Amino acid sequence: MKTIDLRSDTVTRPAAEMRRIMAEAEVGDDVFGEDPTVNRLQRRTAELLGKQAALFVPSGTMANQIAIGCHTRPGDEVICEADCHSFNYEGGAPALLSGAQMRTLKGKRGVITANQIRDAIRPADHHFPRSRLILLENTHNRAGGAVFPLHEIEAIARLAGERNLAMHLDGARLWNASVATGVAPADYARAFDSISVCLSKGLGAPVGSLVAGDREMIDRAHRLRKLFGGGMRQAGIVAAAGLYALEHHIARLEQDHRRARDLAEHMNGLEGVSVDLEATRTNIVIATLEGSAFELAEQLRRHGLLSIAFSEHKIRFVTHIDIGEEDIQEAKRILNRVLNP
Ligand code: TLP
Repeated sequence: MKTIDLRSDTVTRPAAEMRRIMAEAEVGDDVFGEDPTVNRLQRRTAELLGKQAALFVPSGTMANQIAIGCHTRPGDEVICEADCHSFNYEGGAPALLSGAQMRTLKGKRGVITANQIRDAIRPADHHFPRSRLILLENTHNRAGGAVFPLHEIEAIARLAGERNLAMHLDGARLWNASVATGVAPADYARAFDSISVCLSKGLGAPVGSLVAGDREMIDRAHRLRKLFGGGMRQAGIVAAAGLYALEHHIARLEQDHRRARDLAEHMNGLEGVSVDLEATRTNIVIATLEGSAFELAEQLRRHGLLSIAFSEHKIRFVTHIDIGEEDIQEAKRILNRVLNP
């Protein structure tokens, strides 16, 4: 039985051409800044994001944590959405690595507004932590791949400018937001002091993320990468896959989005299942169930369909480069069999 793996867009395997390019990559010691392929990837990413510089790191978690470390001092407060990745899925790293406190605001479809943030910024009084950083996520994972609207980002950036707060974007899936809306990555990035992006999610590369910002910030990021243990040596082998993915795998995300939409609409019509179709514009489908998500995930697994139970009643499916049209049709048949027997 073929397994259809919709657990995450991180499960992809590099195809033959990507592997060939990796095998042939020119490399050097990147801790000395001498890996030409890593340097090319950093320049290309900075260019795509309209920033002065970028730094290649092993994971999205490290990219976010380096950014938090660059913008804050211990005791500072980071304002973020309550369901965001950095707060929920990075092992408490802001507290552990940077001594930063997270101030979470409940958003709608992953979006927090400038008005909400204005109310959360602490007064300049010695009792309070220092509000220092606003962290947004686009697309928003736990909100079902929802896109953060550009006009709201711009309103938040104006507020951050007035109140002297820094802005960081967890753009692990910024490419998806860009393809879904037609807004260029650099247009999203303009409002932020730093952006993290991933190559190993929708873009299908095996490893790697980057954090981008101005030269001075990326210089400090370099130091933190070393301190966090993320200095890699002949990393050009994986950077080559990233360069290939940036060139060839962004436009095709549109197919993942279409397939996720197809699955979402189908699931929404099934007994005991609802999907927020308005949020579902990219490659993530989060269905809310009347029954147990853990039980459903297990039943689907037995039929060869892998998903992730996100909570008692929420289950997640993610489309990606290794999922074709036929896989989606088969996933729909399995869901019918299990949910409407
Ligand atoms: N997300 C993973 C899991 O950790 C949930 C996934 O399967 O979606 N930001 C966002 C928005 C993410 O979704 C992820 C990974 C990360 C950061 C962290 O990236 P890595 O896994 O490279 O550290």
